[in-house]
Amino acid sequence: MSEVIGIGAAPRRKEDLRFLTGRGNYVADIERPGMVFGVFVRSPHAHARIKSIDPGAALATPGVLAVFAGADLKADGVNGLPCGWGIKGKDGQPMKEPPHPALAQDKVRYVGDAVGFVVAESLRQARNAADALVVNYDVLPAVVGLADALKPDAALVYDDVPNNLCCDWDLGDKAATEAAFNKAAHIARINLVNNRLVGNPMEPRAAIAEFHPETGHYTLWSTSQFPHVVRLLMGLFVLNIPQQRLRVVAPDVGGGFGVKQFHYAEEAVVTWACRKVGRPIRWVCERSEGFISDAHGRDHVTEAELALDADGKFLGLRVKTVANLGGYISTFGPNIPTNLYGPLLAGVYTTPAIYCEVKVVFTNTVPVDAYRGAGRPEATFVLERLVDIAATQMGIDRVEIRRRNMIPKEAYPYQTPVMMQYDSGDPKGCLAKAMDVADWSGFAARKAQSAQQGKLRGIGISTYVEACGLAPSRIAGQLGARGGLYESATVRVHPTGQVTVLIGTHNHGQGHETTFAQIVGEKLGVAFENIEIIFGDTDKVQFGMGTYGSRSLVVGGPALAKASDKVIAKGKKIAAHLLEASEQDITFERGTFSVIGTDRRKTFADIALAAYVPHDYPLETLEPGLEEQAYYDPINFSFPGGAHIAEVEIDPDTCVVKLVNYTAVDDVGTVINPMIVEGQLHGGIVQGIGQALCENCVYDSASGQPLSGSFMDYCMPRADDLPRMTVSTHSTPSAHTPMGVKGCGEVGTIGSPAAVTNAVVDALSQYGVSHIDMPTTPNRIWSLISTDAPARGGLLRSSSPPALPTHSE
Ligand code: MCN
Repeated sequence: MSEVIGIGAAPRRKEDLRFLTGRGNYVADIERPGMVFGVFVRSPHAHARIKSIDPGAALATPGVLAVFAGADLKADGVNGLPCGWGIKGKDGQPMKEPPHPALAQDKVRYVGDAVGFVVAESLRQARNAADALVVNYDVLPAVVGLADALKPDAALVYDDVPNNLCCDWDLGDKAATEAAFNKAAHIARINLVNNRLVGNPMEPRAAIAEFHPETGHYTLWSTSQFPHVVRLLMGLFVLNIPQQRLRVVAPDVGGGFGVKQFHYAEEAVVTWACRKVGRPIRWVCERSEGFISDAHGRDHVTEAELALDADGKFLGLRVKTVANLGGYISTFGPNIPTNLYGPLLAGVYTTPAIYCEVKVVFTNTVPVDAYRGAGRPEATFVLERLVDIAATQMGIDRVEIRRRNMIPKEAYPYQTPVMMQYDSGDPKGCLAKAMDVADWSGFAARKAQSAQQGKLRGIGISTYVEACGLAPSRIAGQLGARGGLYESATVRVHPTGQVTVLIGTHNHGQGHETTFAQIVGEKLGVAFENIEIIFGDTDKVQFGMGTYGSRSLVVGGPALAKASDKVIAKGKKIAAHLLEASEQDITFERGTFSVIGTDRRKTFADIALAAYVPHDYPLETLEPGLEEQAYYDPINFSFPGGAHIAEVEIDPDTCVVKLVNYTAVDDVGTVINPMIVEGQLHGGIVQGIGQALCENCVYDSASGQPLSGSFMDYCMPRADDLPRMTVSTHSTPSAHTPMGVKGCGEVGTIGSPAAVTNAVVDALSQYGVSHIDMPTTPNRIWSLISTDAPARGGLLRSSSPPALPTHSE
């Protein structure tokens, strides 16, 4: 297939050959000579003082090489893990930022907090030694639920953080919002919980570290979404290793979903310990260990109010949220429920006044950080639930109330009252298309049909907007980012005209090897098969910020385009010399340099060869070679948006929700590869459906013990839980990105939880149900419709709980 495959085409993914034939190269596949095995010893208590650690018995077990505790790291000058984002409270004071040691010192702060690290010749021996490590704890009362964390008598996660309050943050105009509420004809209110989630990428986290004493170099292979950032944070702040002596490699990574976007303690401990032990060390997380050591997502409790005039126009929105940080500040933890949440509460509506307060609190639970969508699904959920409630209470149709308040297409670029200036969008167009595809008008007939079979049927809408593409550095810096967030790319043209691209983003399922080859191919007129994309190795790739916040295309794509433009510019100089024309008279189109108005031309490959084999080359004015690098920092975020419609059927006997139809219409700007976008939308939607229907990370509220610590208790959505989804795009090119692109990696997860929950509430509305918290499990539905229902409409034939609940509670 020697053809140029450009923007808008849908070739098969380059990377799939190695994945589908089992030839991916994951961290756990890597073998190093003399490699030994590490196991972490983790706290069984949510909150306890460490009285003593006795390594004697562990050291006596066969094959053990070393046992380390927090004190060993401290004695060796190992620092705690840094936070990449510092926020300020409403009083202008910085957040409370207690230390985050790589192995717990003095105290443990959640079940799973690592207290020791054991290294042995084999994995089995390391596990045995870990079991033998004696840790004496003085168990303390734990603070677990968000409702308890701020109580005056709550246990303190940190003695010097009063009320467990890391930061009391706000955004918006409080006075203007109060004024809006004072003149409201109606106020709709909701109290809701955004359930805590565990990311569960298919490949668990893993790290292998090796020290090379002859050069003083370290290599860390890690399941990371951003190896350069790990090198910077770990080398500079934690272990004090010079950057040039630390190589971080993130090879094939089997999904991340945000969870692998942090600098984790395990990476630092394994790297530090490999030098102490003098052998390469491999640590691979167990699935159940991942449940108590991978950063979790979401976990909010919110009170929200929407003020409306008599016509249902939104006047003001007031939101108070308590957000869980867990036991320590994770790399981006404080940024998620604040900067990635508050500004998105404007949604796609013209609400003139918004005020949002977020209390970010510590609890004795696993640290909470970004998980696909990160803050934006939480904002969408608040808003779209509230809009439905307002519509019902005011007797206005759910579609009509949305239309009345949507930002008109012509009003873009649109400045919201909460910081963001949206680039482009057509919310009404997305909604109209989604209703058409979902056959909204045929719903009444389908509902009647379901009723005939004794089933409840509901339909729900969610519109949404997302800010994606982290950077821009300037804005991120104002919001507390402790570093720039640009992206970089190198386009290396070989003498044959074939191309290697080195980019600082990380591909762990998103298809970059394909879409980035399409962008470069289109620019340079080089065949798809002649372009390779290299990423994930700090010794190969110049620098980069990695992949998260749906930034790779929006920030990495323009870096690629910029580097390609530089290649073309240099190519024109070479062509001008070879064709004996002035540089201004050279054009470049579809892989050919030509002299305007003549048939004199050179192919891209001719120019590449001339650049490296300079027989006839202006060496006095031009360096040989054809390789260019570019860094790109966008001027603003890009703002994808869309409308999602879910349709559910609920069996009132079992209270099981069956999702029967799902429609998504998303505005992702210019589409590079429609097949990959569709796949991203499918994956994202399924993760949102998981949150809405079945996923829930539950802790025992007294002891802080996780109650959903395995797939026996934590219910992931499966193929047979899902309907056929119809996804399509309704794109308005972004004015903030050179190619008009917007991200698509998270949009599905942002739109779907509210769409599904709104559909479930719609189905249950005849029972007087106006809200249900996620996940909408049979147990929750049963308890709502069997005890609280004022009118059952004769549909509920059973008043006992379903015999076989299929979900996690
Ligand atoms: N794309 C496109 N046209 C557009 C937008 C995107 O063709 N208008 C393509 C891109 O070129 C890229 C893919 O779609 O190949 C996703 O692009 P983008 O939206 O830039 O997102 P990122 O590549 O930065 O990926 C991050 C995003 C996030 S934040 C999470 S979380 C997530 C996700 O993507 N985790 C994933 N998708 C995932 N998919 C898989 N398989 N595994 C994960 O861990």
